Amino acid sequence: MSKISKVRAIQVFDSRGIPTISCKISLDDGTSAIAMVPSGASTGSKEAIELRDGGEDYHGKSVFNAVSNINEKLSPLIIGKDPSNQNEIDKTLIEFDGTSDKSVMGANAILAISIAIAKVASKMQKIPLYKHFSNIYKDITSESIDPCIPMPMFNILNGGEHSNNNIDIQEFMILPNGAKSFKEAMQWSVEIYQNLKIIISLNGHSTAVGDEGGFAPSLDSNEEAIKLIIQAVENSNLELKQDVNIALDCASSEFYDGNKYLMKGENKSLTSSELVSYLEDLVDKYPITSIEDGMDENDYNGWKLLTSQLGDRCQLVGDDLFVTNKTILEEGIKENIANSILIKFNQIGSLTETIETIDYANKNNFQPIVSHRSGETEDTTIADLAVGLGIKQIKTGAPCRSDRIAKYNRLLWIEEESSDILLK
Ligand code: 2PG
Ligand code: MG
Repeated sequence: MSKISKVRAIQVFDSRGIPTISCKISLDDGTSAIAMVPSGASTGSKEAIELRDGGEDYHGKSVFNAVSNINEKLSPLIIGKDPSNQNEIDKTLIEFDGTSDKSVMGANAILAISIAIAKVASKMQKIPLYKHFSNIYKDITSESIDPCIPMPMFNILNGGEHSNNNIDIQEFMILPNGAKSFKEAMQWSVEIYQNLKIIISLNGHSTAVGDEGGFAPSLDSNEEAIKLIIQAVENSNLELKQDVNIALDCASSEFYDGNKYLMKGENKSLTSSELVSYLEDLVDKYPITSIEDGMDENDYNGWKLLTSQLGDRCQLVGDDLFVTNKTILEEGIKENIANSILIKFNQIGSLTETIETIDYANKNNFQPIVSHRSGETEDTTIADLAVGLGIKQIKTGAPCRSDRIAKYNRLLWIEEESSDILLK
């Protein structure tokens, strides 16, 4: 078995032009792989710590300290190790950091190594990355998993923290649920996306895009955004409900002041129960099958109400609520809130912990959804992660901009090359 011979990190840049980490791991057999970490804008308060330098350069966002943590402190811990032992390597890095939020070494530093290890191990074994992820899942959980192609959730209209328009809901997504293959899901979605562009333009709005490649026009209300999308689906000769459904990410922690939900775009100030009624009304009127972060991450009473009112007919996804953290998910399940969890590996900071959270979700009938961050790179690891771990849904932005499209293109290749791995 080959051994790790070199670990080297540098500062690179994400899709927003903000510094991030790239880490290259080389083996003594000449194999090497590079990984890059993503970064969020609407972050949950309990996420693992992304180490940034502060100060004036790069608006305080440089990551040189985290980079030197990799090159000087973490690298010596793993030189000489077998890269196929993901669990042992991750645990070594986590123990060395010694904190529950990875604030000493930085979750961005630990995750950069963790992903690069998985990539180089798959290359060493000459197997696709998704297959290696299935193997790691078995090592960590002792359970076998059937790979699948996840159903994509395309964020085609951006609001909230991902644009400077007046829309309070952060993401308006389409789910091509009726598609028979990933290829067909892509065709439907790019056609809807292009039709939406025409409609937005005909209505006299800007067709500039937000951070995740969706259009970001200023509109009168969240409902107007939904109506434009519905028109785009109809203009694409597709049937709502049967072929295409709608999903929202409210990211409501961003407009909660600790007491009320302030929807500035609509001049509304809502209590938790009023926001639940507002969302219920949208679900009654439109084919909305999934709502993420409908309530603030600390508004457990609001979450309980939302779950009791909508939980039996809508997927309720916890993102800022659970931050890919198994302990927080355990609490949520006890409290009976939500029924699905968003999975972002940089919220927790290592692949092993990400897989442990997914395993826990699976065992408790919580749907895991693999997700990008709003600040992304050309790294496509999440596509393989979703396939290898048999995860049925992925959200990775609009069918536009290479930082988003790179993941969808990777899924097209996996479908092309593996006739036994099917769209869920
Ligand atoms: C979200 C994500 C990704 P961010 O809220 O789900 O879409 O956004 O990375 O800014 O947290
Ligand atoms: Mg979210």
